[in-house]
Order: sequence, then structure tokens, then C-alpha cells
Amino acid sequence: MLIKRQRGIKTSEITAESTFRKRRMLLKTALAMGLIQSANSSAQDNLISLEAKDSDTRKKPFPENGQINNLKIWRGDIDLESTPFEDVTGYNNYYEFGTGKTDPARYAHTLEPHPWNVTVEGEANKTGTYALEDILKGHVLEERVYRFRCVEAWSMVVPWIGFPLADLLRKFEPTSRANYVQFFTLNEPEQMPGVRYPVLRWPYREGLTIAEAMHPLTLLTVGLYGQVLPNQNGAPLRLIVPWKYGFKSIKSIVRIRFMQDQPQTSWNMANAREYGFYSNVNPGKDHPRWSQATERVLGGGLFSARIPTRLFNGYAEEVASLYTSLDLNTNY
Ligand SMILES: Nc1nc2c(c(=O)[nH]1)N[C@H]1C(S)=C(S)[C@@H](COP(=O)(O)O)O[C@H]1N2
Ligand SMILES: [Mo]
Repeated sequence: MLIKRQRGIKTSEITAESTFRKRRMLLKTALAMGLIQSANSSAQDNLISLEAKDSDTRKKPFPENGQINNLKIWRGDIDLESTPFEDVTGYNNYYEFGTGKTDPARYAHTLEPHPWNVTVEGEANKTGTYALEDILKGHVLEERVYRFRCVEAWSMVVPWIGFPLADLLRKFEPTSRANYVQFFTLNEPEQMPGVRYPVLRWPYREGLTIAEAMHPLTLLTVGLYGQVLPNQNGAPLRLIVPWKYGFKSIKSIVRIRFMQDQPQTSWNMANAREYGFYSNVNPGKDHPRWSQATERVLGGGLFSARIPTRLFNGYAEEVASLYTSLDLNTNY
């Protein structure tokens, strides 16, 4: 399938991005050579501020509250190139803005990510409605380069920016009955033309077991490529659960609910045979409509690479222990 480039990308923007990637290579090389000792060294801070200066107006740098200076870099064992910015932000899935892959980039400008509140409820000692600023306060942002795989068999490698969801959830002191966590997306017809159509159960909802939610790989995400999240990628706050199919990574979160029983999820409600609760990436368990054995890496146009899909999207070493007592074929 041919990937349509996002319309209206100026050459200057593409240049800025390739400069960004060159700097990233430099940074990686410097890290590998031991030139940069600690993740918080001033050399790295300099690189990051250079990147920010290069960015064009379409990309939004973080507010000047110093958060980005606390960036740590975590790359796991990723050996793939990061997917170009224009593909990560131009080929999306965000049904609240239409079901086409280029709809979100075209229409998500009507989303208003500021001000933003998140309501926390259910099985926790501390519940309530919190401003986004309070949700983020005190957390050190990290860059995490993760593989990301959609059930439709395309994949990307994205330098997300965020912090472990666990660090936030712990603050609410979940009770011993909190076995699951459910998440909800904003549901605002004025801002989201797609929610006028019953293609999914709105608001978009997703869920994790408490162990999955507390796993250190699970990232509460506020940015990508050194910038705040573009609306089409789920501004201002989304989940990234890298060992699960993309639809588990819910966007624009406004509600977090601790629950005793397994929560409803929009895709499972739409088609339980196709979308299970767990939805761990599994090349051995095909989706009724798309083989899960291989994936097409976005960014290469017509000649984009097809690579074998890995169990748990390549994160088996980190997460397989969560599922030792689960039959992955029936608990898909
Ligand atoms: N609220 C909401 N979250 C969502 C979706 C959506 O339609 N609505 N799509 C999901 C799917 S199917 C995928 S593959 C990823 C896509 O994330 P991206 O557009 O940042 O690549 O977002 C997930 N989160
Ligand atoms: Mo997806």
C-alpha cells in the first residue's frame, strides 16, 4: 500500500527533521563512545536545546518550564531507525477525527488540549479531578524509543517522551481491590467530528491489568521527537503500551478508573472476536482479517521493509513474566 505523504509539508520542515535525525545519530554515537557520561549531562542538554531551536512552527516545543532539560534517554534493544516525523504525525489512527489514516493530521487541529483535566476515580484512596499541570508536576520526562505496532500490520519506531504510568498511579494509592485500570478519551463533538458517528462506542475506552499498568515499560506520553504531542497523536496525554497492539495506546486521556473487574474496551465491544482484552502483539495468533506474522515498517514508501513480527513486539524479556499463567491463544 502506498503511504500518502501529509499535504503541505514544506521542504524546510523536512530539512529540519533530517537535521534532527543527524543530531540524534551524533548523540547516539557520543553515548556509545562514552563521551556523554550521564543522561543528564550538560552536553546532552545542549544537544536538546539545539534541536528545539531548529524546529519549525508546526512543531511545538515544550513550555519553558525546564521539564525537557530533565530528559533521560532509554532505547532498549531497538536496532531500527526511528520512523520519520512526517510519517509518525501524518499516518495516524484516531477515529474521533475520522477513520482514514490521513484524517487525524487534517482534522485534529480542532482539539483543544489546554486547559486539560484528568479525573481519577474508583478503587483508590486519592481520587478527584486534577489539572494536567498537576498530573505532570514532579515527573522527570524520558525519551523512550519504542517499537509500535498496529493490528493492521504496519509498524513504526518512535522516540516518545513521557514517564512511567506507574509513577503517577502510585500517587493515587490504589486499594487492594484495584485489579484493573480503565482509561477514557475526551468525548467532545464540538472538537471531534468523528464522535458524531457510531463507528465505535464513545468515549473511546481502554483497559489494562494493574500489573500491566504498573509495568515500567508502560509510558504516560506527552511528546514525540522532542516536541509536545501533536493533536493527531493524542495530545496532551496518551498511553504507550509497546508490547500491545496500537489500539491499546489510548489518546487524549481525561479519565482514569481503578477497577476490581475487567473493564470494557471500545474495540472489544465493537468486535470481541477480533479484539481481545489483552491484545499482546503475537505473530502466532492471526487477526481474522490481517496476518500478524509480519509487519510493514512505515516510512519507506513503496519499498518499505516487511519484517517478522516478534512476540510481545520484541519486549518478551521484559513482559513475558506477566503472562506465564495465561494461554495466549485464548487470551488474545
Ligand atoms: N482515543 C483514541 N485512541 C486511539 C485510537 C483512536 O481511534 N482513538 N486509535 C488507536 C490505534 S488503532 C492506534 S494504531 C494508535 C495510533 O497512534 P498514532 O496515531 O499516534 O500512531 O492509537 C490508538 N489510540
Ligand atoms: Mo491500530
